[in-house]
Amino acid sequence: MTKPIIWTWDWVPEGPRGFVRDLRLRWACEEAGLDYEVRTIPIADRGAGHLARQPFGQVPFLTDGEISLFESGAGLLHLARRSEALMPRDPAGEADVLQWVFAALNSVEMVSVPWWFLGINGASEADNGLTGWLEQRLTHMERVLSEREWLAAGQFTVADLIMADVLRIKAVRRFGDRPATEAYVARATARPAFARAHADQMAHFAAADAARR
Ligand SMILES: N[C@@H](CCC(=O)N[C@@H](CS)C(=O)NCC(=O)O)C(=O)O
Repeated sequence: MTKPIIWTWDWVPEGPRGFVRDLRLRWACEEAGLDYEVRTIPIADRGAGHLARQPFGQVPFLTDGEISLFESGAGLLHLARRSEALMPRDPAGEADVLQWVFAALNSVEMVSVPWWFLGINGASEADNGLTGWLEQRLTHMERVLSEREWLAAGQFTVADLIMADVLRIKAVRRFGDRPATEAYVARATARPAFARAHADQMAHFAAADAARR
């Protein structure tokens, strides 16, 4: 079996550490007990080789033998085929996981990232034209999460991994009272596989600081 290689930046400033999306792929490998490697590309020099593998000049991307794929969600689904710890094999369970992975990306993150971006560029919650839309999405998630422990197929899956990664950004959950969502994020991020992935990413960028000195 080939060993997945997760590609991320060689260095990032303090702010995004712990949130760079290579963490999603690290977390999945840790959950599945997959042997994997992390390699880097220079953040300051996004050359043609990088664009050939990630057309938007971003990270992460994943290589696995002959396969190279970008988009963290695609990488997660690729890894999920390797382990039932990430996605069950039965068609109904798999379909359930697929729909919730897309919901995390295309119904929640699709609103939360632009909302957050307007916020860091100076819009207050009241001024941010996306606040109502985000609140609506979070309210629906709160209802869903108050009825179940994990989103799909009656077990923790990559759908939870990505939904929890989207929701764990504190600013996104800052307004409103959503106890089920809070408990869900706490439950997902208390998993030892998340802790290892997070610690490894932090150590990776700390080592890059040391190398730059
Ligand atoms: N939709 C992409 C988003 C990737 C993304 O936003 N990557 C960030 C790091 S987490 C990045 O490379 N930012 C630098 C940039 O956009 O120039 C995915 O999920 O893989």
